[in-house]
Amino acid sequence: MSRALIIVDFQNDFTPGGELAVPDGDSIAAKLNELAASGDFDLVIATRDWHPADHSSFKVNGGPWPVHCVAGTLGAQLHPALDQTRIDVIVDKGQDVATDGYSGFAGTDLDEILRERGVTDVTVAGLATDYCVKNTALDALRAGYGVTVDPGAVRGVEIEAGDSERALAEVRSAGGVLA
Ligand code: VGL
Ligand code: ZN
Repeated sequence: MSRALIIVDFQNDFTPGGELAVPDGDSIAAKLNELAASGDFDLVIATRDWHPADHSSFKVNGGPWPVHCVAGTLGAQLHPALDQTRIDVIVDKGQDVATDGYSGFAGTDLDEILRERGVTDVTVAGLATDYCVKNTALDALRAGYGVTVDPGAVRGVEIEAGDSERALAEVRSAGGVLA
C-alpha cells in the first residue's frame, strides 16, 4: 500500500481576506503541515484552483462565484502558512473555461501521477469541504483509491448551514472513511 496526501486548494483566495474566503479557512494550516510532515505519506500533492479570467464559474460570466483564483494572481498562490518544502507535486485544475473544475482529477494528470507512483490510498484535506474536497474525494473513490477525509483538516464554504456535514456524509456513503 502506498498513500498520498492531497491538499486541496489551500490558496489565498479561499482564506480570510481572499475573494472567496472559507470561514476559518486558514485555521487548518498547522494541521495540514503536520499531516504533510508526519511521514505517513509517500507523496504529498497540493492542488490549486487555477482559472482563466473568463471562467464560466464567475458571476461576471454567469456563474455562481466571485472572481477567484485567476491563474498567476496573488489570490491563486498557495497560502503562505503552508510549508511548501513538504509538497512533492502541485496540480493545477479548473483551467477549462467551460467546466467548474471542482475535482482535482478533472482535466488534470492527478490520476496518472498517483498511478505512476503506485499510490493505492489517498487522504484528502484542504478547502472547501463542500466543493473541491468533496468532489476530489468522490472522484478518487470512483477511480478506485481508498479514500480518507480528516474532518479536522478541511473547512467548508457553507452557503447553506450543514453543507460541509452533508458533503462528508456523501463521501462516507460512497465508501470513504472519515478519520
Ligand atoms: C472551490 C468554489 C469555486 C473549492 C473552487 O476549492 O472548493 N469552491 N472554486
Ligand atoms: Zn474555482
